[in-house]
Amino acid sequence: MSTQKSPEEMKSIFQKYAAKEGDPNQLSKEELKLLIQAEFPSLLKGSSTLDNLFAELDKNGDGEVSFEEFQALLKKISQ
Ligand SMILES: [Ca+2]
Ligand SMILES: [Ca+2]
Repeated sequence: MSTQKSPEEMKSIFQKYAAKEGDPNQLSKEELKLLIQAEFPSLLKGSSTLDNLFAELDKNGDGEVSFEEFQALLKKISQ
């Protein structure tokens, strides 16, 4: 079974979780955790932890993941 989602689905997933607290256009680490656990739990298997994943996605290091930064997750999923 493929975990691939359409760009529209990914956008709506991002917005749903990003709106939970703080900036509605940015994912905090807590929001990312909820998103990953609910939608992509397979990403946290093996050596990949939420901390690693968050650090990897937060390219500009501001402690939040924007939708642009979130795109990198799509590449990971489609690999
Ligand atoms: Ca947020
Ligand atoms: Ca960021």
